Amino acid sequence: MHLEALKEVDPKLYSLIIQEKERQMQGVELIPSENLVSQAVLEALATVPTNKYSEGYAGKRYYGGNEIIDKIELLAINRLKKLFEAEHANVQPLSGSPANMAALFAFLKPGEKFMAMRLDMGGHLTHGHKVNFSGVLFKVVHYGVDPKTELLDYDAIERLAKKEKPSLLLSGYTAYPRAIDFKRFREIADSVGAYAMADIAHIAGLCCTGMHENPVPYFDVVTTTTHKTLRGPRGAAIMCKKEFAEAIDKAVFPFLQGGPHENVIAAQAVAFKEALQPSFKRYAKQVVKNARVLAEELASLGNRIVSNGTDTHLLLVDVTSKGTTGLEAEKALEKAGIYCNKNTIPYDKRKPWDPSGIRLGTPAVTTRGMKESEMVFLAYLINRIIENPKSKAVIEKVKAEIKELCKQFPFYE
Ligand code: DSN
Repeated sequence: MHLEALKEVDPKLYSLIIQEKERQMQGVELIPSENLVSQAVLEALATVPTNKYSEGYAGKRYYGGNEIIDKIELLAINRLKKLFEAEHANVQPLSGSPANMAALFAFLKPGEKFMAMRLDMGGHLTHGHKVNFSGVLFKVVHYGVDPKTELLDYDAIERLAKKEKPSLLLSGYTAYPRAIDFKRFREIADSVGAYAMADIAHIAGLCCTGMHENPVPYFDVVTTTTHKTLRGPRGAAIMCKKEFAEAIDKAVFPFLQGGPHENVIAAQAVAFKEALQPSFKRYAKQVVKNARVLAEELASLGNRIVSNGTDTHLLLVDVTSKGTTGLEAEKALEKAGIYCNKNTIPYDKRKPWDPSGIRLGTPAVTTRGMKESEMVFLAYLINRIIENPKSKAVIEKVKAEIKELCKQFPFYE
C-alpha cells in the first residue's frame, strides 16, 4: 500500500490502518460475508470520483461536471448486466440494507404483505424483522426451514403462500448453507400473483459463475451486495426486469438516497471486470470445494454441521455438540487469529447474543489461494479450539500455527 501522504498527515490513523492490514494478513478470515479485494479494486476506491456529487442517473444529473462520472457508472452497469444477464441494473445503493429497502419500496406500498425467511433461520434483518423498517412498515409472513432436515421445505412454503397471498415473495439468505431452488420460488410466486425477489448478497459470486442457479434472468428483482463472494468494494446493486427499471431507479434516488459514492462505483466496475474473467469461475469453484471440505472435516471430527453439509461458500456448525457456545467459540477462535461469527442455528434453544452455532465461510481464504489441504488443517485447528475454548495453551499453540499458515499465503505485498 502506498500511503505516504496519510503517514505524514495523520500518523495515528496510518498506524491503525497498518495494524488492521497486519491483522487481516496474520489471521484467517472465515466470516462468509467478507473477502479480500484485489489491489486494483483498492486503488480505484481511493480515487477522485469521491469528490463528485452526481445525484440522478447518467445523462440526467442534478449537478454539472458529470460527463466522465456517467461513463464510469455506465461501465459498472453494463459489466454487471453482462455478468448476471440482467435487463436493468442500478449500482447506486450504498449497501445491502438500502438496496433491500429500495427494492421493497419499489414493489410494495406501506402496509402491504411480503413473505420471507425468518432471521434466526438464515434470513436478514431487512427481510421483515420486527426491529427493522421492513418489519415495521410492511406486513410480514415468515417461513423457516424444516425442523428435521434444516432444509427449505418448498411444499410448506407454497402452502403458506397460498394461505397468506403475499404481494412479494423474498428468497435468498445470509446463513442458509444449501442451494436455493429459485425456479421453484418463481413458480410459487406466480401461483399467488406475487412478485419474485431474491437477495443474493451472499451467493452473487456463485450465481454469476454457474456455481449456483442465477435468478436474475427470470426474477422481477434481485438485490446484492458487491463485497461478499463477488469480491468487490463494500457496496450494493439492484437488478430487475426492464419493466421495473423506472420504479427501482426512483426508489433508490430520490426516494432513499442522495449522492452516490462514485469512487465505490468505479471500484465495482473493476470488480465486475475481474468477475467476468475465466479465473473468477475457477475461484468460485474452489470456494465451494473448500467449504465442502471444511464441513466434511469438521463433521469427521465430531462436530454437528447444520443440514449435514453445504452446497455454497458457508457452513453452520452447532458447537453445542462439543459443549461450548457460539459466543465462547467465536471469542476463543478470535484469540487464535481465526475469524468467524456466532450464529443462531434453526430452532435454536439459545439466545442470539450467545447462540448455539458459528458461521464459517471460504471466500476470503480462497482468495488468498488456500485449497483443500489447508481446509483439512483449518478444520483440525478450529476443532482444537472448539474442544478447548478456555485453554490459553491451546489458543497460543493454534495462533502460532495460524501465523505460520498465513505467511505461506501473502496477499497485499
Ligand atoms: N452482515 C451480513 C452478513 O454477515 O451476512 C448481512 O448483512
